[in-house]
Amino acid sequence: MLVFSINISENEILFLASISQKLKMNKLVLNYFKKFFVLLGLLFLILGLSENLSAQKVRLRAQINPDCGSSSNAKFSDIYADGNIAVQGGFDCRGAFIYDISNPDSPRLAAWYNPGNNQRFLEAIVIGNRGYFGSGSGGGGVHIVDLTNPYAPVFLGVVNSTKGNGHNAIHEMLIWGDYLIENSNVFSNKIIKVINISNPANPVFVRDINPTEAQWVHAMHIRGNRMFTSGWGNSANRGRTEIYDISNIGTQAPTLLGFIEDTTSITAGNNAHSSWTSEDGNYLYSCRETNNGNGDVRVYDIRNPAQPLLVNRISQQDLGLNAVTPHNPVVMGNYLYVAWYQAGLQVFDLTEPNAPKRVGQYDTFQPAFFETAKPTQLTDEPWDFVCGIASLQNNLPTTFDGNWAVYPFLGQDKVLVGDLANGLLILDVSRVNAPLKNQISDFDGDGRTDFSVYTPSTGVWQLENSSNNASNAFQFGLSTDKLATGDYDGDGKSDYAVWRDSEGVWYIWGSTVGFRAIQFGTRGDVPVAADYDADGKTDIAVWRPSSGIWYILQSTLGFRAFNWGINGDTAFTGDYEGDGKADLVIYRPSNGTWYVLQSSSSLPLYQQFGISTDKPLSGDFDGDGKSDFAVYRPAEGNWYWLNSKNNSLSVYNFGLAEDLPIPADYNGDGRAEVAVFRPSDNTWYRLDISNFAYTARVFGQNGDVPSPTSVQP
Ligand SMILES: [Ca+2]
Ligand SMILES: [Ca+2]
Ligand SMILES: [Ca+2]
Ligand SMILES: [Ca+2]
Repeated sequence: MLVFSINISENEILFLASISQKLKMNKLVLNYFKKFFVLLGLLFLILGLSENLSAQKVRLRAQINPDCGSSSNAKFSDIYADGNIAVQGGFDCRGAFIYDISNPDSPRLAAWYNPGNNQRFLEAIVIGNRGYFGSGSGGGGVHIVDLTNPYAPVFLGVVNSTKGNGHNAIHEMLIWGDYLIENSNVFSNKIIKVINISNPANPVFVRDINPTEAQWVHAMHIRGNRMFTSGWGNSANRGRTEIYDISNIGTQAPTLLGFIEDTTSITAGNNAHSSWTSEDGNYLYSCRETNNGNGDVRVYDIRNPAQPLLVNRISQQDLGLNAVTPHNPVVMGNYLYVAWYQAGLQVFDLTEPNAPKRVGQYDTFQPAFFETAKPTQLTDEPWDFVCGIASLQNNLPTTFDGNWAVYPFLGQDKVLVGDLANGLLILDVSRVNAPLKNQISDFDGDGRTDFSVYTPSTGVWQLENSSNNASNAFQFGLSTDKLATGDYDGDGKSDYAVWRDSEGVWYIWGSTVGFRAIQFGTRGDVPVAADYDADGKTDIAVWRPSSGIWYILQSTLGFRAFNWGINGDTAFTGDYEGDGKADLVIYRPSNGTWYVLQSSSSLPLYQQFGISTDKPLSGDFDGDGKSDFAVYRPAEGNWYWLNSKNNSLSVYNFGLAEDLPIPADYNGDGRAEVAVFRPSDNTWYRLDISNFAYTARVFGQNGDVPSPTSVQP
């Protein structure tokens, strides 16, 4: 059990005293600070007045997952797009998929190009009205198809061993001007072929490129006149990523300018999978694909291609990911996008190009953890204790599942990602460096939580917009309803919502879409509405204490159920890895332990923090975009939380036993404030921890319930 010791230094007291003088506090405030001095067990006091928010927010716009009759975990492969057409290769699905994405919020399957002969078109490219589908197996070579009408593709020609002297089985390919540049899907064939396809019906062989790599080239990337070939290596030879000048590829052989070979940590192999340059061509981001947990993204300074320098290495351990390996890197603008298998899309800011900083992620792989066993008897393993899955604290995956490809070139608001099992997803990454939306009772959408109360006896909500102090009253609900505010219609403004336990019905008044009533759940369920699929819309969800099962109606990704927690636990939500998706949070009063099933591929968290009489809290107190473990201890009026940023403990004495803790971001600084609602005097007491500003405000009448409470367990 964590022990909160009293440990406040004289300097800290003096500091607090000087702050309090500056604030010219009234008697009430001074009383608070007096309690502060007497009771405060202050181990660490976090002061961060102007820190940068590293809020991670990638928003799901849509998903389309065509049914091809396969139940494989590897149905789809590469993606590409131009204008309103996206194409996706088929793995076990066979063929290739052509999507109409003219409405990125509602993509449509325009056609499944599947000409038979078991063609597994791993590669799919669309440029203008022309599609190129490269067969990895089935011997079909590259099909060139007219997509003027994407709903009715027209075959124009093929490149294979008899037409253009191409490979029959393709692993990767590029279209560069008039040229098709392709490698082989035969791992012992390292030859790269260049074929002129300006007339699709009559492809003309140009040349073979025979790299110095010993085994096989996995993928090619071109920037300007330079081509980068990712060499796989073998048990006797390191892989080589070669840099070629291909300026005159139509008339002369490419010039080898240099190559990358890891001479330090790798003695053989290397599995260089694919690479992409920064837009200025000065850095190369190279993914190594392995299934032993050692795959990584390596950053090379290639300003002198004859002497590339390894300047950084990003492993999934660095990022806290639980995936087999990174897969494909792509640079667009100032961002590096990496399709990272079970960890989904990882987005990095390249402001410092030699030190990519992760700013967002979207896991396409669902579920992150499979239920492999039914609950059994309680054991000393906390994982078993929660849901009986002995292997939940699992090893790194060793299979290739999840996010395979990313295509960011339609713009940050339309980043396409391809998942092996889940088809095409369209993501909005444009707000990846912007502050997170305030999800707690922000009815006017200005980022600040508003004063808002509900009067159960009349069903009337009263609120005051933080943006202009305008008051609103709205009748919506019955006396027995539980408040369930959230942004269900995704317009950035909180909506009036209640959960009616007696009927199992959600009543929602969306600020944009108006009234909805949805039956979901049953008597005795606990409402746990939150945004589980990160599409910006709060999802209806309940936790059933009798079975420990979460039932979630995701607004874009649909229904999901998961067993997490047991009867007697407290269920609520938070976002502990900061991916914008709600995590399943269980607090067990009997042992003061938190069990968090994170939404992405990160391992589940468990943390002992609190005692049986504590109220667990959901909030981001240090403003890093991640929830912190936090409790309110009513008997002492103490707040305790662990800052996720640096794992330090913060302790504040603020409140009385009767108070309802309502931490939320009232001042818009990106951090939750310490705040309570006192039922006996209808007063909102608040301490802004960034500057110790204190406020007290009467808002509400006797018997009212503050609406921010609805997000607290
Ligand atoms: Ca507001
Ligand atoms: Ca809304
Ligand atoms: Ca949602
Ligand atoms: Ca999350």
